[in-house]
Amino acid sequence: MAKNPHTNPNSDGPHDQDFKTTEHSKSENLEKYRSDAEGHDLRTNQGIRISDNHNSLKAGERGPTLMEDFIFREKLNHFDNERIPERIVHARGAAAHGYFQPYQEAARFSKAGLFQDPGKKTPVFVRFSTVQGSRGSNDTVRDVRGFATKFYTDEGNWDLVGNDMPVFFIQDAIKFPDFVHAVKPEPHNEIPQGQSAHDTFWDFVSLMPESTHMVLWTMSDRAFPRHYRNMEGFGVHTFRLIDKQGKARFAKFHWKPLAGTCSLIWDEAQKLWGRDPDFNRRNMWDDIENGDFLEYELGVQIVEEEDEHKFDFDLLDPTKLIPEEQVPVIPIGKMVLNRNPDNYFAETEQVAYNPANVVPGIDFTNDPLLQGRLFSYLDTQMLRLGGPNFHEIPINQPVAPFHNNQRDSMHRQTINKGQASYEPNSIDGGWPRETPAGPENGGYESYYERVDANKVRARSASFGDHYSQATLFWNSQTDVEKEHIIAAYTFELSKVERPWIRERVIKEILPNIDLELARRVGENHGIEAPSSKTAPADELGTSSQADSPALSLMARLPGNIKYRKVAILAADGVDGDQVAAAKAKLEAEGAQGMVIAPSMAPVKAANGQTITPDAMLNGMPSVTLDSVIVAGGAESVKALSQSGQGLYYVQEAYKHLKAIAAIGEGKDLLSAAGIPAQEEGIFLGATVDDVFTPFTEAMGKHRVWARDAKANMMPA
Ligand code: HDD
Repeated sequence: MAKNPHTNPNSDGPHDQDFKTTEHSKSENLEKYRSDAEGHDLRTNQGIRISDNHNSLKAGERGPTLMEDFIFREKLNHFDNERIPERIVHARGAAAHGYFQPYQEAARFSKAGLFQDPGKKTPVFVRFSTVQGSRGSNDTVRDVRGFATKFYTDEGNWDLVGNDMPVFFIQDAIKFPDFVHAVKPEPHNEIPQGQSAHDTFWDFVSLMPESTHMVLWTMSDRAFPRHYRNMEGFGVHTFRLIDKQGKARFAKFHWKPLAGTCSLIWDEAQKLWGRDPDFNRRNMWDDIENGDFLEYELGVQIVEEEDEHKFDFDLLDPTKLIPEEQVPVIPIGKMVLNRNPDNYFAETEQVAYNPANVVPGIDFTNDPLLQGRLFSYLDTQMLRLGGPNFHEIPINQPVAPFHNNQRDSMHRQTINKGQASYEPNSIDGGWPRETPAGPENGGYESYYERVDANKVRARSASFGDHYSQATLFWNSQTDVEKEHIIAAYTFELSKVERPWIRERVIKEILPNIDLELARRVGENHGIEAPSSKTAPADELGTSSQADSPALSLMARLPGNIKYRKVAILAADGVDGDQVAAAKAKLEAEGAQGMVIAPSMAPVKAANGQTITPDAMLNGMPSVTLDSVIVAGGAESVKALSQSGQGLYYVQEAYKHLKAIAAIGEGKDLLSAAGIPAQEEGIFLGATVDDVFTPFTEAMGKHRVWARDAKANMMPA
């Protein structure tokens, strides 16, 4: 086809040249849509002032409501249509605004504008999610977490739509509907919610060995992060980065949380379903409100094109990761999440991510899972957000200006001026015009990849290894993590009703990861696992590495107590000085000390002061905090020891491997609760000073791992 004679030689339009985003561009862009009712009259959507919002218009006070009551009809009409379809996966989520700032290193690999200037902050909107459950399901279920980032760059939106696990369940997107049907609540009774512990999931994954690696990740404690700030993120697929010289390199994206990684304990996660179903979203919301922002480093693993085939797996296979020991993660920037949305629906619910949203300098590969995703997201958004104009919804609009000849359809907001809505045209001066490709011009240029192949419906033999990286992951776990994984398979399979599915997992899948894993889970189910691997050699594959320390959650523990929440148990008669000292010392370290009392009534301290509790024992139970300090004061400790809730508080904290400090008489509560005094992770002292340093060191390791086996004895 002939080239458009009106192609813009230098830029994407005369008005677009000087456009530059700042950290605040997206917020400024949203400002014109924000609505604050303070000081305003109540009106209909047509602007009519409403005089009575309590009574519908009737024929007589006790008579029928009249059709002509336009105020009533408008209100009900709007209400009746408030809901939109929830996302088919990742329905439950929480999001925050922030910014991304590149490091010097970033510009080496990609010409993308957001990576060029270390002084530049690009606005982002990040949505975290679970996958299986509906919008109203619990936060702390055993599941993958979505980690989707929209970068509002000078050159348009880039969406990095990743998860908190670096691999996926399937290799080809054509299996995605099968996988999702299998994991979702079962179709006949819509049970279970937010769970993979059911027949259809285990039936499918045990018939699809390629899912083994990812299933193993979901059976690890990664499946219920302590906080979104303690979660890694991964772009999963191998992407391409294109530098200013036009050179392409393969790249895997990583988000590394600066606060370290840590998770909940399974029993704790389950209890949180009832105690605080909003646990993760509440923590993120509260922290941002308190100025304790979430921070992550963006990293890339770079593979030169000539090294594509140097690995013992295929870079295009999304069930494989590149061990960090083979290709280090190079940090290329930092992201800070520092602002909560104003409105959940308008922003978090209506945001539409799409891995196909890329900017010049970022490109795709032939990963068949990625290729399918490039179709699916736009498609689902048509239904969920009601048609092709969802890009005009404020949260989805790029901050960069955009003009094209797309027109009309439902709810079109843009008022396109001019007569020509086609290109080329000579009526409107040829605008909007194409921009030539290349870094100096800015037009998007797809990577110049040669493809010369037969059309086949097939899978590459290089995708045949289904187990070696599962074994690598297993080998990389600490003993405690391995125990948790064994317990997870045991629990999940206990919920599977059909015996042949349980058998298939134990006899045909687990031995190929590790014989001991299979034996232990088998033992718990009364099923004898095979004594040798059962899969064919090509499925077992080979890994050039026996283990990868980076795959253990313990590799990046927080190391300090910043952002941690600590219960300070207190009742009437408590030693008020100890409470004050504990609070102050925790705060100085960036943690939060919360005074937890039997009720919300002010606590009368022994020193005559009154202390306002932050919460009461069953309002903020131990599962919602990271550790416990029992303050001294004979009366207070006696009251707590005589209360089931007081005893349960410390027992549960003990069971969930939390550091526990008891000051003065506080130790009596521990002995009343059956908690050993002389044990790692239990700190007794006459003053807060006596215990504070070892107590916080233990908290920095997140949990008292040495207690793991013993904690099961605690009946809490
Ligand atoms: Fe997906 C949503 C991540 C494979 C189809 N996906 C969705 C979200 C995340 C991911 C984080 C939620 C975004 C948000 O917060 O709104 N998905 C992934 C990752 C995958 C993956 C990391 C594998 C590497 N997804 C995948 C495949 C398909 C989809 C193979 C289909 C071929 N995903 C969708 C979807 C969703 C979605 C149905 C539901 C809601 C939406 O897109 O907007 O299109």
